[in-house]
Amino acid sequence: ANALAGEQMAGGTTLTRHIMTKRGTAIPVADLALIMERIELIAKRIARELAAAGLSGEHGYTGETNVQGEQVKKLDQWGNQVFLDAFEQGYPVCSLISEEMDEPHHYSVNCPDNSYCVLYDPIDGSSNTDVNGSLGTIFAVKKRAPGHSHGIEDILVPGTQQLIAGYILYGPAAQLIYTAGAGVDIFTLDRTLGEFILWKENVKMPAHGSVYAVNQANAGKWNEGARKFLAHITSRKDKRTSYSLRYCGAFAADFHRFLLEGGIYLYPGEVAEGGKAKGKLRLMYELAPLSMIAEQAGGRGTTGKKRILEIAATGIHERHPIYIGSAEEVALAESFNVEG
Ligand code: AHM
Ligand code: MG
Repeated sequence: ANALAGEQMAGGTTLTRHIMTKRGTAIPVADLALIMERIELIAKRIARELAAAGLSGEHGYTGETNVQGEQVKKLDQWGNQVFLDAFEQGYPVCSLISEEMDEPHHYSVNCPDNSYCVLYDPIDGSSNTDVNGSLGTIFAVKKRAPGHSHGIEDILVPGTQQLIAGYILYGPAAQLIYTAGAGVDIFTLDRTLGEFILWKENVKMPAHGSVYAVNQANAGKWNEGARKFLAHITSRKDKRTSYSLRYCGAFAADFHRFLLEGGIYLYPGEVAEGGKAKGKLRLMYELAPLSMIAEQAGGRGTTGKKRILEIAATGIHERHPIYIGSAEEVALAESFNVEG
C-alpha cells in the first residue's frame, strides 16, 4: 500500500513491448514499431533538454521569423533538428513536414515503395518556453504512395488517412500519447529507467466535461456565433451546469486535460475586415493529429462546420478554426453556428 512513487512502475509495460503486442492497427506492427522507436527517442531528447532548460538559462528568440511570420524561438529550431537527426536513419520514413520548415524534407535513401511521411510540430506552445510552462510535440504519420516523387499530393489527403497520430506532453512528467487506429494509449517517462511505461490503455474521453480552454481575449475578433457560444458557457448560474476556464497556451497540454477529464478546447476563427474568419492552428500537424486522438477516444474535432479529419489540405501550413473535445460540448458549440 505504501509503495514508493519510483517503485510503482515495477514490472511495467514498456512502449516497445506494448507496440509489439498491439492488434488491430491499420499500419503493420513492424513499421509502427520502427517509427515509434524514433518518436520515442525524440521525446526523450526533448524532455531531457527541457528539464535542463532552467539551468542553462532562457531559450529565447533567434531573431528570425518563420514561414508563418512568427518569431522563431531557438527551441523551435532545435526541436526541428531533433526530428531531422532522428529520421536520418529513420527507415521506413522518407519525408518530413514540419511547422518549422517552409517545404517538406525528403530522405531519398529511406525511400522504399513502402514508405511514410511524418508531420509534426516539434515544440507546441512556444510562448511557454521561457517560463518553464508546459510544452508539447505533436505528430502524425501518413503513407506515401508507391513511386511517389517529391510532390506531396499523397500527403495532402484528409486526416482520415493518418495511420498514427499523437503528442508528447512535457509537464511535471513527460507523457507520450498515441493512436494507431486501435485506441489511445498513454505512457509516462520514467527518467531513471529511461523508458516510457504504460500508464493508461484504451483511454476514453468523457462525453461531457465542465472545463473549457480558449484565448478569451480574442473574443472581440470572433464572429457572432462563437461569441454567443462563449456567452452561453460563461452565463450558467447553477454550479452543476457551469463551466470553468483553464488555458495553458499549449494546445497539447490543454487537450490532454480534456482527453482525461472531458471539456472543450476552441480556437475560433478571427474575422478579418469584411472577410472570412481565419483560424490560427495548423491542420496537418496540429488539428488533424489531435482530432484523430479525440475520435479514437470517443470525442470530436471540428472547424464548427466540418469534421477536421475530412478536410483535404491545399497546402502544408493551412490553418482552420477548431472546436475539439467531449462530444457533448462540441455539439453544443455547433448548435451556435460558431463559424457561420
Ligand atoms: P505554436 O505551435 O507556435 O506554439 O502555436 C500554437 C499554439 C497552441 O499551442 C496554443 O493553443 C495556441 O497557439 C496559443 O495561441 P494564443 O497565444 O493566441 O492563445
Ligand atoms: Mg510550434
